Amino acid sequence: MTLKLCGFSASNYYNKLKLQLLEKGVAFEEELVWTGNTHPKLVDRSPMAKVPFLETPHGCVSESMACAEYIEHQYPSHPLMPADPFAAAKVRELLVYLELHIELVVRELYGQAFFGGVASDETKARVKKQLTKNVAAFAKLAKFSPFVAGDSFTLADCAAIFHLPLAVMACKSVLEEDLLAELPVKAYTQQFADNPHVKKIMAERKANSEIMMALRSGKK
Ligand SMILES: N[C@@H](CCC(=O)N[C@@H](CS)C(=O)NCC(=O)O)C(=O)O
Repeated sequence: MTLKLCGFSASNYYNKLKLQLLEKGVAFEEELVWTGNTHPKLVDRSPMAKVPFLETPHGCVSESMACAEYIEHQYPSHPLMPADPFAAAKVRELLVYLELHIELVVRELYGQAFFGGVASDETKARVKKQLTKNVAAFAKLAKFSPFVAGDSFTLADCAAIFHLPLAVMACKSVLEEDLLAELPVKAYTQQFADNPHVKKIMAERKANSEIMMALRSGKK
């Protein structure tokens, strides 16, 4: 069976895995799975009803970090994790900072930034305080020379390309301040503007976002 990436193309975590698969040249299919659907069949495949998840010949794997590691081990050619244990640990460290300490914190603003919700003043203050601290910590680790972990394109880039611009947008829109300003997010992401895989993902993200917004507003 062909590996199946399940989720939707507007999702930053979905796109992290999609870029990994495309960059590695792994054959895969996509299955459109929206969230907000706790149908038992979805929960059987992804117990938190989150996307992305992978359907593999061995069974399903949820959580993008676990999926990414499965892909690296199962398809070792064109590795996106360094072979050296310390260098690999530094890439994993960057991934945790990006996802646990930046993306998950700023995610609290997405409702207002992208879906017409309203973040309370308390939420805004909490996010601002936490994100200021966490971005400063990430800035100490990230190299951006030209890739997040240094001179090689790694899994940390597959995540950063999608998480960082989203975080900037959410901050600017909700807090009216770019809390990631000390990071070269614009210059960093611009270097991938001509990458055919990134271009394909961005085009599919745009199309899928339009469908998602129409579904949310009850138009489709
Ligand atoms: N830790 C998860 C985060 C994935 C995640 O938050 N996905 C979002 C879509 S971008 C989702 O499924 N949200 C629905 C929900 O939280 O119920 C991972 O790395 O896979």
